[in-house]
Amino acid sequence: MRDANPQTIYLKDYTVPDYLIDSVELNFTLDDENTQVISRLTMRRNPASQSAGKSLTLSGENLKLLRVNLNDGDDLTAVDYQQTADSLVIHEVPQDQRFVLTIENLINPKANTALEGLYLSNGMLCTQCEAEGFRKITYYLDRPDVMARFRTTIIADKNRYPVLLSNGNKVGHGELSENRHWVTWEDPFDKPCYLFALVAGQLHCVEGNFTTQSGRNISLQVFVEPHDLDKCDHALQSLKNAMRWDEEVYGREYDLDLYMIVAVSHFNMGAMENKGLNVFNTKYVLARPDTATDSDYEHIEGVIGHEYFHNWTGNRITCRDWFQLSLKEGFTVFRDQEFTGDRTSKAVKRIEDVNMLRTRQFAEDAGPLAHPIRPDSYMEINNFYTLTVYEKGAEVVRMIHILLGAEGFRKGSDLYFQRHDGQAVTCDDFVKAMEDANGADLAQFRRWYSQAGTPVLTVRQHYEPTGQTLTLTIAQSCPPTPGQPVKEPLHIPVKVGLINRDGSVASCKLKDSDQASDEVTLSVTEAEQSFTFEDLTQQPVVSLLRGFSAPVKLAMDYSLEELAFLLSHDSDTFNRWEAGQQLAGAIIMRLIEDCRNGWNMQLDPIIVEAFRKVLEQPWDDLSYFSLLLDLPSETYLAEQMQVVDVETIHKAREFVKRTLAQQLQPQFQVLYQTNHRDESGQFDAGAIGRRRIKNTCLSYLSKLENADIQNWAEQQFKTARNMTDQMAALTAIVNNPHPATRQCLTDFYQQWRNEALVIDKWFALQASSPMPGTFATVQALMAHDAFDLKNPNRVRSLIGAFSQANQLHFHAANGQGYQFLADQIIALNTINPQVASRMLSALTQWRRYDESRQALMKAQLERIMGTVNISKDVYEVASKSLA
Ligand code: 7MF
Ligand code: ZN
Repeated sequence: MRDANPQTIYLKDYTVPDYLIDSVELNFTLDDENTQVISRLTMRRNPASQSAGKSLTLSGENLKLLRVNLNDGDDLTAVDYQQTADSLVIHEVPQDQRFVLTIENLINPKANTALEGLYLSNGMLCTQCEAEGFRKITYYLDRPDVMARFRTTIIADKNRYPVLLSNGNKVGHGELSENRHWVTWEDPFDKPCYLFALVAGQLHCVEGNFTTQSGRNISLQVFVEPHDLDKCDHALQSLKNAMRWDEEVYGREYDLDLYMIVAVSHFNMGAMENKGLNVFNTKYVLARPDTATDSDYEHIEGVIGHEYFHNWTGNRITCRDWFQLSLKEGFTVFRDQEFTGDRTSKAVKRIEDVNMLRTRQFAEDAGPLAHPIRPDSYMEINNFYTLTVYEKGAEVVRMIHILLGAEGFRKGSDLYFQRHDGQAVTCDDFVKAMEDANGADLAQFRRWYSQAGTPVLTVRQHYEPTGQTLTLTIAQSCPPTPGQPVKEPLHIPVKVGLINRDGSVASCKLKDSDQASDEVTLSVTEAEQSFTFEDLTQQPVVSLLRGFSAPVKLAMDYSLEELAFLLSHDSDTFNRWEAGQQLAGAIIMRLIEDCRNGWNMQLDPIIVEAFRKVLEQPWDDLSYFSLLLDLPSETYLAEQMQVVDVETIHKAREFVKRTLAQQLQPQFQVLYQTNHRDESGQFDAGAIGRRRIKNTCLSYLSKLENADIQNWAEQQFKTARNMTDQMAALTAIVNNPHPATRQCLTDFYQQWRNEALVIDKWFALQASSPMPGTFATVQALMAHDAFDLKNPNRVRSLIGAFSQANQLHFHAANGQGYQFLADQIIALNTINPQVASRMLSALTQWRRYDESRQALMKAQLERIMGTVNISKDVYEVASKSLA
């Protein structure tokens, strides 16, 4: 229990800062437990400030204050300032001239298990400042609209900290007494303090070069612990690819002479875009064919791209306040999605992104923590780095792209960069630039920024044979969300194509338009609206919301036959896949009903025939082919149910998978065998596709519990020289009854005990297994030597995977999963509040389950709420979930 409720911050209360900081000189004398920080701030009153007082309030937390000085006079004394738990108030500072404020304080990086501010990870010192971590380093105006020039000097022991890094360019270095050395860094660009970074340690680096479009030479460096030096090539190549892409697609060049990336083992999130000195979770840097899967390789390139793209969308132009987070995150995620789509397969990337949006963001948007992509209020900003701000935010940018077209969007982004370079701006400034560059009206579209919840589009169709017209009537609605009982209609772009019964394209010619095309984008703006297509000699099949053109739920009554037809004939790669998902989803949902009625399950042959057709067709893009064979996930199916029934979902989905494997066994076997070859170190689309389709076949075939197949899996596990194949085989072995399960798990651990990221996979795989005994395994793994609550990657692999990727066992009817999770959250609460709060997500969905589970989950949330010293992070999520 806390004594006071944390304060809520509102967007409507935004005011400009009372003071500005022109330049910052930081001086660090590093020590694991007693780092000394001297900060010299050159400041002045903000002419735009409306406030009357002469005092100055700086933010600061967990700081041991040693000295405060104004304009290099005598140090201030206790009467001149006041310290609180999270601030330093200086009662009077000069109002009409610049002044220099010097502050000296101590911090303890070793005690910093929250991994925010300056902390220690495997003997390396590093910082994480976004969103409000800089205040854990020194007293400051810790808000993104205060931008300053930084100059940083680091002093440290030469042996323990041979490498000393910060933002910008290295402008000086030298030796000191007692085996110490110093380095000075200067960042020529003004920046908010959340982009500050410092790294020190026994780091080694892999170097490269990049020549920009205009011919400038940029030096690239990837810093890692020595034993990881052989896993940096892919990261370096990814960085070059990202730099080239941003030049080609957005016309943006890098702006410093040096770009550094550091890989850190203890990191709360994926990575951080600090100016010129990105800090990454090792998971998104290190890759070698035998240690990283194809999907790891893809994610590394995506995350490196993401952080690189922030240099323009985030750093050169930043956010005015944290309510505008989606300004930089939504746009940058959109950019990294497009980058990965261009580098790999557009169709596959789009499907993967939509899958994640629909399973996870839709759940968030329908739950107690639903918020708009630009939230109106928060208690703890760290809780708002959400799927909504990131993924739905990217969808909103994508819709602008669809509405304006690629060229119009580029005109808009050019104007945005030109108009706001060097500024801290709002989401509205972004939309305004898009409007102004195109003469467009996005007034109604702006509601996407302020309205939470996933809209539902209900579509009816009517074909008129005499007039040869087809009318689509589209109604939009959006369920209420906390604080928003009534919703306004949104501006929704709906891409539509029409397909004749013979599979050929039917031309789309809208009434009142003289143009006909293969595809149109309808602008849905009203609560209900009709669109009429003309010149249709026969009734076509409608392909709706192509490419998933808006983040909405579509309610349209397709028959199973129509879905099978679209799966064979839709020319839109997204909708073709979607038709298969709808078909399989509808069939599984019916089986769930049958099962709940106590009837026997029987598989509708229509899906077997549809799959047979897919399996017997030749495919160029084998990754896309394997996605067509993936059944909707248990999480996606859960989203479709009124009251989630995890056991029956699992049972019905397993039944469909096993029956398909039985009925199509020869096809799966042939595909497995023709694509199974050892292609270690090859990462072209062909080799990746062969691995993916082969492993999809193995996953189906493993449901047969057949000794030959079990042997295939074991052989693949033992002989694989790439992690994709080894992991896929081990997954098939662990997630099904297999005589060698224990042996393979032990062998895998022995083989990879020195590769932390591979051991993370080992934990996650066991935690997400549907086999009986998983809960006991998870409990035992908590006590494993390699488990560590202080390492977020380990926490996510074990506790995160169990609670978020193992519906079946986490939701065990007796509540043991809930109690286990609450125990861990309570332990994590004092170690790392950000990670603790993220682990809560599974419990926040309690209203989606049956009464008995609801009561059990609620009881755990209440227990968490009653914990002494509950962090603001955990308190906000737990209390809002219960409200
Ligand atoms: C790709 O956004 C997509 C999203 C904040 C930390 C990285 O660059 C970031 C940081 C969180 C959640 C997701 C991502 C990031 C953060 C992320 C990374 C790569 N500014 Br929290
Ligand atoms: Zn980001």
